[in-house]
Amino acid sequence: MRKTMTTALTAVLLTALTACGSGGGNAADDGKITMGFAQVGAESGWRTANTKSVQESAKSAGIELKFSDAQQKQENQIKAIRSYIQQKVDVIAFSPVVETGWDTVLLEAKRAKIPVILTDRAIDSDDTSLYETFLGSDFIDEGKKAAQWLVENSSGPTNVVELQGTTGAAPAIDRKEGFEDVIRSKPDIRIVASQTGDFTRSGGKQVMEAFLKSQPDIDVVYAHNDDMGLGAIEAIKAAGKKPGVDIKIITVDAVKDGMTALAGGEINFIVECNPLLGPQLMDLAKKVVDGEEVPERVVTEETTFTQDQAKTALPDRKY
Ligand code: GZL
Repeated sequence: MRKTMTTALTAVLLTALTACGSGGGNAADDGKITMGFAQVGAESGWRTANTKSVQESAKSAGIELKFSDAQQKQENQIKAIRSYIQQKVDVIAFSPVVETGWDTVLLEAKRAKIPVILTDRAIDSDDTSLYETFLGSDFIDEGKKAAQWLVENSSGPTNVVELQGTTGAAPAIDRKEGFEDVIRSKPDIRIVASQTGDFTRSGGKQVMEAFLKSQPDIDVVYAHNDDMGLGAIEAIKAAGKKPGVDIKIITVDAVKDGMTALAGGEINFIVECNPLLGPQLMDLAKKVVDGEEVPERVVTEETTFTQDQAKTALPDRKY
């Protein structure tokens, strides 16, 4: 009798452990890893490509994906993370829309023993135990590359207007910082106006219309992403000026629409920001759920494009 009881108890315990998975979450019934992904929104071509990469990579990695679109609102991302905790997923991944305000909800995930992966954007927190790793670009370096091109391709007094990304977002803060670090070496280059266009085409157009009214002499637009740069092109044309010629344009991302405008001479230089983070994210998720060591920081590979380079690269671009 005692032997049978022990065997039954062991079986129950083993089942319970398997069901919980190693991350303290609840793997899907068939033992697959379940990932809760809280996306920023669908604000730009970059975001669309990033979402596609995450969804397709989850499928090929055999990871069950729970996906939410926060429409660029932090409270929606926090709600989504809380729901993933309640659903006991095995791992949570998200791109924080802004850098601050995450400690409380990430502490809840930590207490629930659900590992968190930051992808695309970083958070500004002293407690680095709140996440396992940050996979994404070096945005300061992107800003530096943008400014380096301008330093090498401008002469004499050069007035720059800046279309900033979402206020408080890591790419907006860092792309500004990197750009300013480099132009400091060339006092002739001045940022005469700077305002957020929230990473959207409409935002870039509206802010550029205002700049064209308030700034008598604009030589260059530095847009933190292609979409705002494309919006600025519409405003520049409506003002009867030639984008890429009368007013030079530098952007970041290198999505298809941006690269097409670059190849067509309406943008002058693009710094690439790679959105295809899905495969690396799924690889990191599997390692994290299995309790394997992962690097604290994984920086994505990316390059820059001139107008001629865009013409060559366009046919093979995946996004
Ligand atoms: C950068 C990403 C930014 C893109 C924008 O990694 O967070 O957000 O540059 C997107 O296009 O909206």
